[in-house]
Amino acid sequence: MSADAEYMARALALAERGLYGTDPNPRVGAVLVRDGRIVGEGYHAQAGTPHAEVHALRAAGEAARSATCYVTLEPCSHFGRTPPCADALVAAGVARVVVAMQDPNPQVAGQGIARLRAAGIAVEVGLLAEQAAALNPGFISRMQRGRPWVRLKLAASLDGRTALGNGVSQWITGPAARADVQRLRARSAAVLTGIGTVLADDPRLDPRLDGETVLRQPLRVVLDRELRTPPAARLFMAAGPVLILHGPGAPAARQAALRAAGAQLQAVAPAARGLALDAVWQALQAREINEVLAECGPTLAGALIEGGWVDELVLYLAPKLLGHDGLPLAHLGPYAALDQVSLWQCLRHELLGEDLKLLLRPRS
Ligand code: AOF
Ligand code: ZN
Repeated sequence: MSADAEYMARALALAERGLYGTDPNPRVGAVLVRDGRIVGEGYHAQAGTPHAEVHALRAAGEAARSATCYVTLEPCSHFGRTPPCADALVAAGVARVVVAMQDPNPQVAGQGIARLRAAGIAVEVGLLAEQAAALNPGFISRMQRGRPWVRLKLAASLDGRTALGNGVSQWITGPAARADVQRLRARSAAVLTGIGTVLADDPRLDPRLDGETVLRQPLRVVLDRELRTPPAARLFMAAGPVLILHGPGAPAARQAALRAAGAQLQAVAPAARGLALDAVWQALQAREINEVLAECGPTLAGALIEGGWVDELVLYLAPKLLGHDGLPLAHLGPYAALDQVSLWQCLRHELLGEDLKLLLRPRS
C-alpha cells in the first residue's frame, strides 16, 4: 500500500467510529499528515457537532500549516448545522487534500473541491473511493436516489424456515448471530417491520449493544394498514421513537390510543396488500432516514423482494432443520420457470458461532 493509501485507510477506520451516531449525516474520517507524521485526526460523531476535518484541524493546531489532509468525503462548502470545512482547511494553510469521494449532497457536490482548488490547494479525488462509499450506502442512496438504503435481515434454518408450523420461533440462531443483528439495528436510522410480526412476536426492535454507545435511537417503523398495533405492545417499552404508517380511514379511536401510547402516526397510500412501499420510502426520506433495516415476516419480506426494493440481504442460517410445515422466509412466486426466480449474489460469508451469515445483493 502506498503511504497515501495507508493514511486514507486510517481515515476510513476513524470514520467507522461514527457508525452508530452520525445520522442523518454521513460517517466521515480525516487525518492530517506533515513530514511523514500524523499531526491530527478526527471523525464526525454526531449531527450538529463538528465535522471530521474540524476535529483533525483542532488536534493539529499550527502543525496543520502545509500539511496533507486525507478525508473520506469531500470537505463541505455550505453552512449547514456547522460552517464549511473547505474554508477551515484553507484558513489553516493546508497544502494538499486527498479526498476519497465527492459528496453526493447537492449542496456540496464538487463545490468543496472547487473551493480548495481555487485557494491553490492541490486536490486529488478517488483514493479508496469504493471503501468510502461502503461506509455510507444510506446517505448516498438518499442523496442520489431520493430514497433510503434497504437492508433486509432474515434468519432461518437450513431448510429456509423461520419458525415451526405452530409459530414457535424464538432463538432460531445463536448468541453471536443475535449480537450481530443488534449491531445492524444500531447502525440503521430506521428498523422496519409489519403488523404481522408485531402481533406474532411482540418485538421491541431497539438495539441492545454491550459496551457501545448508540448516540441516536433508530426510528422503529410499523406498516399497519388497519392500525391493529396493540397500545400495550413492547415496542413502546423501549426508548426511541415509533412511527406507525397506516392506510386511509384508520379508526379515530385506535389512532388516539396509539398516540397516547407514544406512537407517531402517518397515513400513506394503500396497495393491493398492505401499504404502497414507494409511499413508505417517501415518508422515510422526508425524515432523512439513511439506512433501513427490515426485520419482518414472510409477507413484508416477499413484498420487499418482489418489489425490487431490497438493496442488501443479510441472511443468518442456523444448522437446524425445522421441517416442511415451518414458516417460509418470504412469500414469493409461484414461479413457472427458473429464469423468473429471485437471484442473489453472495458478497461475503462468515461463521458466527454455529450460524452462517451471508451478505447478498440482488442480481440485476
Ligand atoms: C464534511 N465532513 O465530517 C461531514 C460532512 O449540518 P452539517 O453542517 O453537519 O452538514 C451536514 C452535511 O455535511 C452532510 O449532509 C454532508 O453533505 C456533509 N457532511 N462533510 O466535510 C464531515 N459529516
Ligand atoms: Zn464539513
